[in-house]
Amino acid sequence: MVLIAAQPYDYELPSDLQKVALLIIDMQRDFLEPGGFGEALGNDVSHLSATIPIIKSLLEIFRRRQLPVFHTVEGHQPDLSDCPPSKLRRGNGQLKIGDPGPMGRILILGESGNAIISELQPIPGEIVISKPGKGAFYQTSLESYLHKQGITHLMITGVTTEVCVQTTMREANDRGFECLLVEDATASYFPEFKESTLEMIRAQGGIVGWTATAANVMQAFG
Ligand code: C5J
Repeated sequence: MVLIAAQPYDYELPSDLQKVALLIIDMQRDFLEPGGFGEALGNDVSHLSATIPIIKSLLEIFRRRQLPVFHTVEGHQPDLSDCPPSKLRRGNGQLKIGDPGPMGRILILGESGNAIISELQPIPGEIVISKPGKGAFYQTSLESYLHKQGITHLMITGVTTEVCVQTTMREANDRGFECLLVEDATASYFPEFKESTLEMIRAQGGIVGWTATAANVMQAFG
């Protein structure tokens, strides 16, 4: 039995590691680089950059061991038909979803600002899920891909911890997946929100899942 030293208690990996997927949430220019959606909302995007080398290390392990990798991208169709007016109104920033920005239209699929950052570009065989919401299960085919591949366990990484990451983790937990959030492979524009999210996950005996450091996860995968 392989265990990851985690909180609130050890996390057990299945004997068949093909059942474990690395889920990389929204590591997009729109959230991590100046000129995108994150900055348009008034955030300091530099808070997120420390996750990049850590996620890259995890990604390299999953690639080397030929284990499943999923990336998500938050974005909308150019005609905004998949963006509810309520979402469009949110934020009250100088730039709104669909407005032209320095990296193309804000949060629009296919625009250069909407791309996954260069360091974590997907390779053939890795599935990229475009999602119109914060949760990666809402109006996407993620769940059917996971079931089709027999995946039961998720190593969750990405940004931002309390928005898309936490929403996705809760959605996955409700669907029966064994979720572990990799503590230093996720970040928020508000470091205190990240810490609160980790505490919420660990509370009540791990009611939503587990958290563990990337070093502990990497040690278990060898
Ligand atoms: C946000 C995300 N923060 N990926 N999206 O709007 O967390």
